[in-house]
Amino acid sequence: MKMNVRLSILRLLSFFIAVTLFLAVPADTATAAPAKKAKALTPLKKNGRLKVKKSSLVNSKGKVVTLKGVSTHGINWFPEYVNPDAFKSLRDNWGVNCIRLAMYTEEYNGYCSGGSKKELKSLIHKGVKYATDLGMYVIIDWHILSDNNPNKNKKQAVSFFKEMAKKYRNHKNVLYEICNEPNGGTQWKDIKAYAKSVIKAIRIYDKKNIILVGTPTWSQDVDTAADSPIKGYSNLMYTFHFYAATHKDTYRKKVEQAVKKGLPVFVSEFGISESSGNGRIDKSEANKWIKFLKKKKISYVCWNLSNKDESCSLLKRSSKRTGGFKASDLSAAGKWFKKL
Ligand code: IDC
Repeated sequence: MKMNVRLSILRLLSFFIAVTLFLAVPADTATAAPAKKAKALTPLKKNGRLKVKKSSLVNSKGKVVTLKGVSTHGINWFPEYVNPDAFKSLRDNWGVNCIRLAMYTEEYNGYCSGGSKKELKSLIHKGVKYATDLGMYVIIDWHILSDNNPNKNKKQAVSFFKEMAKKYRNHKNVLYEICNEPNGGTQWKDIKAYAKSVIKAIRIYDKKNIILVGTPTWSQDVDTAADSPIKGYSNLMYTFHFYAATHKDTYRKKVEQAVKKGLPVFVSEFGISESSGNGRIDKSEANKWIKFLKKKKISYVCWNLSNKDESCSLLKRSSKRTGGFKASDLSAAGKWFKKL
């Protein structure tokens, strides 16, 4: 008899403990579990093929979208960051939906200065594949810089982009950036002439994907481009680049003017350092830029994913990881950008 009473008390106790434990689990944890299992839609699944409507970037349903991107450093310098782990951690932990594959044309074994065309293209193809598998957008960037005028290597650009367009015409996530930063006094009319040849070549195969066109003075004179945009083709956007510790309000005004005139603007490269890529970083100016870009719904891509000893790098010099980045891997610029 005594034994039975004890047993019932024990049962009652364990029942109460079970109920208390059940109630102690917060409701959102309980409901979050199955939601986590259902795979979240990738950026590409969510938005499909992007297009340009008036001055905006829109998704396949015509809704305005903005991309938050990260640019590689030159793939000829830092090929190790072109890997699926790197892209996945940017997508899942940084909210990045776009990768820019920067392929220098003249610097350091560039595509037109002695670099292996085969190896560079193979890196581009790997990069596009990893981004595609992860449902991310990917920009193929013909990274002119010390070559100043894109017309210098126009023939090679035409044949390169023809090849890319043929291969990627059915990819909904590929964007072509045909000249990173014209400079050295290159005029808008020269860039336009170049762009027309390259766009024509791309459109032989790929009728739809977005083409990003650089603008004069290191892709800053979008206001000049807005006075005379390229006619006869759709899904074109014009690039604007800035480095927050150097470029401030005057440059925002240029973008403002261009947008007012109806130019589709895309920030395919920016840093929060000085324009040298090094020196001090200016977070407060950078925050002004991001606020401005968000308001205008302009996409932005940050330079760059590497551990080079420069303040624009998103990783610290001491970081050895090429994916699965931890807080301890991030530079000050990296920490700032991840949180956006
Ligand atoms: C810089 C890199 C640097 C490299 C140099 C080559 O950060 O490591 O040695 O190019 O000349 C740009 C260019 C971009 C520059 C960057 C910083 O598009 O290639 O990268 N920048 O100078 N435009 C404005 C700044």
